[in-house]
Amino acid sequence: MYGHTWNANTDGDFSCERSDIKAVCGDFPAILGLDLGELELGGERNLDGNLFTYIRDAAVKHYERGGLVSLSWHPRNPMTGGDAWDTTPGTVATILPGGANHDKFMGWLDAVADYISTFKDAGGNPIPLMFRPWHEHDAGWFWWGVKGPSTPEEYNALWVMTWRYLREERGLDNLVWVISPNETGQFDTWTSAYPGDEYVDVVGFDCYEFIGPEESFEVANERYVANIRRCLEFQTEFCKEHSKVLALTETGFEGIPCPDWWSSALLKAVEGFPISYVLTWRNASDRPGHFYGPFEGCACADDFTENFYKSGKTLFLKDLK
Ligand code: BMA
Repeated sequence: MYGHTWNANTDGDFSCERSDIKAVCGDFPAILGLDLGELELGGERNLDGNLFTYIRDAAVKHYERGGLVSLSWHPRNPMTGGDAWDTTPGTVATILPGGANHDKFMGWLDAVADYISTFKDAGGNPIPLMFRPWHEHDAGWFWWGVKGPSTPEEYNALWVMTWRYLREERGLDNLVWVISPNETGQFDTWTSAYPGDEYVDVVGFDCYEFIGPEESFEVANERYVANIRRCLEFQTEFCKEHSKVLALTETGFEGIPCPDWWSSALLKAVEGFPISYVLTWRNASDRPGHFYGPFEGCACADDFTENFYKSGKTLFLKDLK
């Protein structure tokens, strides 16, 4: 839909043939991550300026090529009208049954269900979608977070209410439900803010690399690798016990300043774990420093292709047309 220096929403080329990843290594990524944020407001575009009609077209095209589609949702705060990052305490309580904003929020879920119901292949069949709402809930930055804005009990009730409405009321059986706390490593919070096996299919977590002002890439990479491996060890066991599929649901190093990040950080971090997929975050066309994937001419392109794409340990999506 868009990449580091181009955006179909503004240049009008809706062919879905362009991809920063494909331009670098020759294949599309296997996972396409999309976000429903602001669908609930009823406008034409999501919070990042992507047309909802185009989001759907891109999802269907990607699925028809053989890829997997992941949908996250950064909805506005239903109590204050602020954005997803408005952590005013008590928000979740107001949208649960009996709460002041319950009806309003159910209208938002209705909008999501109406929209998702239109994601169909050429034969008119609903396409499978990995649905990953209420993510990074153990961190402090979203209104559905369980540290301050809500509690684990409220979080679980929100998840189950969302699941029941979409699955049972609206009959959406093409959603694969993905839960992804953040890499806080507070595993007791991960297990208490977990709605139950019946409502979850894939279990993962989100984890990013950060670097201090005086730090070397070596030190930052080492911390990132250790963090991911510690969390993957926990989630691997959790998935075994609960019969769930494991994934690294979001990761990256903003601006990828380390030229061999793909081989010296990401590959090392995930090697040996039975993960089903890794999703790196977006290459924003309107924020030059906000990218997480390689693009033609970027400093990490060679490492990505030679040591990650060609490592024999990764799978991408061939364009078979
Ligand atoms: C965040 C950033 C934001 C974006 C949001 C939803 O992590 O990339 O710029 O609005 O994801 O895509």
